[in-house]
Amino acid sequence: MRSPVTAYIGLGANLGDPVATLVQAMDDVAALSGVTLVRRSSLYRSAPVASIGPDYVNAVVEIRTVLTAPALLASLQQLEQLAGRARPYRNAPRTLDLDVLMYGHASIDSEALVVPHPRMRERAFVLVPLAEIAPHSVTAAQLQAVQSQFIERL
Ligand code: PH2
Ligand code: MG
Ligand code: MG
Repeated sequence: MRSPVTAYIGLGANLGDPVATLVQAMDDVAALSGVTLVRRSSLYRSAPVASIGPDYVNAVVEIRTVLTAPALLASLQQLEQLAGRARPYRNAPRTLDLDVLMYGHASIDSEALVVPHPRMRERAFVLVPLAEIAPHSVTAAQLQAVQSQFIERL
Protein backbone atom coordinates (compact mmCIF):
# COMPACT_ATOMS: atom_id res chain seq x y z
CA MET A 1 0.00 0.00 0.00
CA ARG A 2 1.36 3.43 -0.94
CA SER A 3 1.54 5.93 1.88
CA PRO A 4 -0.76 8.91 1.43
CA VAL A 5 0.51 12.17 -0.04
CA THR A 6 -0.89 15.63 0.71
CA ALA A 7 -1.93 17.37 -2.51
CA TYR A 8 -3.68 20.62 -3.39
CA ILE A 9 -6.27 20.89 -6.15
CA GLY A 10 -7.37 24.17 -7.73
CA LEU A 11 -10.98 24.39 -8.85
CA GLY A 12 -12.33 26.95 -11.33
CA ALA A 13 -15.40 27.55 -13.49
CA ASN A 14 -16.93 30.45 -15.40
CA LEU A 15 -19.69 28.80 -17.47
CA GLY A 16 -23.01 27.30 -16.39
CA ASP A 17 -23.65 27.61 -12.65
CA PRO A 18 -20.09 27.87 -11.30
CA VAL A 19 -21.06 27.96 -7.61
CA ALA A 20 -23.19 24.79 -7.85
CA THR A 21 -20.54 23.13 -10.02
CA LEU A 22 -17.71 23.84 -7.57
CA VAL A 23 -19.72 22.69 -4.54
CA GLN A 24 -20.56 19.46 -6.39
CA ALA A 25 -16.96 19.07 -7.59
CA MET A 26 -15.62 19.29 -4.03
CA ASP A 27 -18.03 16.50 -3.01
CA ASP A 28 -17.02 14.49 -6.08
CA VAL A 29 -13.31 14.87 -5.23
CA ALA A 30 -14.09 13.77 -1.66
CA ALA A 31 -15.83 10.67 -3.05
CA LEU A 32 -12.95 9.61 -5.33
CA SER A 33 -11.47 6.23 -4.58
CA GLY A 34 -8.07 6.67 -2.93
CA VAL A 35 -8.73 10.29 -1.95
CA THR A 36 -9.61 11.85 1.43
CA LEU A 37 -10.69 15.48 1.46
CA VAL A 38 -8.91 17.31 4.29
CA ARG A 39 -9.84 20.98 3.82
CA ARG A 40 -11.86 23.10 1.44
CA SER A 41 -11.38 26.84 0.97
CA SER A 42 -14.20 29.33 0.66
CA LEU A 43 -15.49 30.05 -2.82
CA TYR A 44 -14.08 33.18 -4.48
CA ARG A 45 -15.18 35.28 -7.42
CA SER A 46 -12.25 36.36 -9.62
CA ALA A 47 -11.74 38.29 -12.85
CA PRO A 48 -10.55 36.12 -15.78
CA VAL A 49 -6.73 36.02 -16.01
CA ALA A 50 -5.45 35.49 -19.58
CA SER A 51 -8.96 34.27 -20.35
CA ILE A 52 -12.29 35.76 -21.38
CA GLY A 53 -15.95 35.52 -20.49
CA PRO A 54 -17.76 35.90 -17.17
CA ASP A 55 -15.97 36.14 -13.83
CA TYR A 56 -14.71 32.83 -12.50
CA VAL A 57 -15.55 31.10 -9.27
CA ASN A 58 -12.41 29.55 -7.75
CA ALA A 59 -11.47 27.47 -4.73
CA VAL A 60 -8.69 25.18 -3.51
CA VAL A 61 -8.95 21.89 -1.63
CA GLU A 62 -6.36 19.91 0.32
CA ILE A 63 -6.49 16.15 -0.04
CA ARG A 64 -4.59 13.11 1.15
CA THR A 65 -4.29 10.51 -1.55
CA VAL A 66 -2.77 7.12 -2.25
CA LEU A 67 -3.19 7.71 -5.99
CA THR A 68 -0.10 8.42 -8.07
CA ALA A 69 -0.03 11.89 -9.60
CA PRO A 70 -1.01 10.58 -13.07
CA ALA A 71 -3.86 8.53 -11.57
CA LEU A 72 -5.06 11.56 -9.62
CA LEU A 73 -4.96 13.67 -12.79
CA ALA A 74 -6.97 11.02 -14.67
CA SER A 75 -9.62 10.95 -11.92
CA LEU A 76 -9.88 14.76 -11.96
CA GLN A 77 -10.18 14.80 -15.75
CA GLN A 78 -13.07 12.34 -15.50
CA LEU A 79 -14.84 14.77 -13.16
CA GLU A 80 -14.19 17.61 -15.64
CA GLN A 81 -15.77 15.48 -18.37
CA LEU A 82 -18.81 14.72 -16.20
CA ALA A 83 -19.28 18.46 -15.75
CA GLY A 84 -19.39 18.86 -19.53
CA ARG A 85 -15.90 20.29 -19.99
CA ALA A 86 -15.03 21.20 -23.59
CA ARG A 87 -11.53 22.27 -24.67
CA PRO A 88 -11.98 24.38 -27.81
CA TYR A 89 -8.73 26.35 -27.20
CA ARG A 90 -6.22 27.16 -24.46
CA ASN A 91 -7.71 29.05 -21.47
CA ALA A 92 -11.20 28.94 -23.01
CA PRO A 93 -14.11 29.61 -20.64
CA ARG A 94 -15.00 26.34 -18.93
CA THR A 95 -17.68 24.56 -16.92
CA LEU A 96 -15.03 23.01 -14.62
CA ASP A 97 -11.25 23.05 -14.34
CA LEU A 98 -9.49 20.86 -11.77
CA ASP A 99 -5.74 21.42 -11.57
CA VAL A 100 -3.18 19.55 -9.49
CA LEU A 101 -1.36 22.48 -7.89
CA MET A 102 1.02 20.51 -5.68
CA TYR A 103 1.53 16.81 -5.05
CA GLY A 104 3.52 16.35 -1.86
CA HIS A 105 6.97 17.81 -2.47
CA ALA A 106 7.16 16.28 -5.93
CA SER A 107 8.47 18.11 -8.98
CA ILE A 108 6.90 16.57 -12.06
CA ASP A 109 7.48 17.70 -15.63
CA SER A 110 5.78 15.30 -18.02
CA GLU A 111 3.76 15.85 -21.17
CA ALA A 112 0.52 15.42 -19.23
CA LEU A 113 1.32 17.08 -15.93
CA VAL A 114 3.61 19.78 -14.56
CA VAL A 115 3.69 20.07 -10.75
CA PRO A 116 3.93 22.40 -8.90
CA HIS A 117 1.55 24.17 -11.29
CA PRO A 118 3.89 26.50 -13.24
CA ARG A 119 1.67 29.62 -13.05
CA MET A 120 0.11 29.22 -9.61
CA ARG A 121 2.39 31.79 -7.91
CA GLU A 122 1.30 34.46 -10.41
CA ARG A 123 -2.42 34.01 -9.77
CA ALA A 124 -4.47 35.55 -6.98
CA PHE A 125 -7.30 33.07 -7.73
CA VAL A 126 -4.95 30.26 -6.61
CA LEU A 127 -2.85 31.98 -3.93
CA VAL A 128 -5.71 33.58 -1.98
CA PRO A 129 -7.75 30.36 -1.45
CA LEU A 130 -4.53 28.38 -0.92
CA ALA A 131 -3.41 30.82 1.76
CA GLU A 132 -6.78 30.38 3.48
CA ILE A 133 -6.32 26.62 3.96
CA ALA A 134 -2.51 26.27 3.88
CA PRO A 135 -1.03 29.57 5.09
CA HIS A 136 2.42 27.98 5.46
CA SER A 137 2.59 27.45 1.69
CA VAL A 138 2.10 31.07 0.58
CA THR A 139 4.30 34.02 1.55
CA ALA A 140 3.14 37.58 2.22
CA ALA A 141 5.36 38.74 -0.66
CA GLN A 142 3.63 36.34 -3.06
CA LEU A 143 0.20 37.63 -2.02
CA GLN A 144 1.45 41.20 -2.33
CA ALA A 145 2.64 40.54 -5.88
CA VAL A 146 -0.88 39.58 -7.07
CA GLN A 147 -2.87 42.13 -5.11
CA SER A 148 -3.88 44.08 -8.25
CA GLN A 149 -5.89 41.04 -9.49
CA PHE A 150 -9.57 41.26 -8.58
CA ILE A 151 -10.77 38.52 -6.21
CA GLU A 152 -13.52 38.50 -3.58
CA ARG A 153 -14.67 35.86 -1.12
CA LEU A 154 -18.25 34.75 -1.75
N1 PH2 B 1 -8.14 29.59 -15.19
C1 PH2 B 1 -7.39 29.71 -16.28
C2 PH2 B 1 -7.13 30.99 -16.92
N2 PH2 B 1 -7.66 32.10 -16.24
N3 PH2 B 1 -8.84 33.10 -14.49
C3 PH2 B 1 -9.53 32.99 -13.33
N4 PH2 B 1 -9.95 34.08 -12.72
N5 PH2 B 1 -9.78 31.76 -12.77
C4 PH2 B 1 -9.36 30.61 -13.36
O1 PH2 B 1 -9.61 29.51 -12.82
C5 PH2 B 1 -8.62 30.69 -14.57
C6 PH2 B 1 -8.39 31.98 -15.10
C7 PH2 B 1 -6.76 28.53 -16.89
O2 PH2 B 1 -7.01 27.38 -16.24
MG1 MG C 1 -6.34 25.91 -14.81
MG1 MG D 1 -6.68 22.59 -16.08
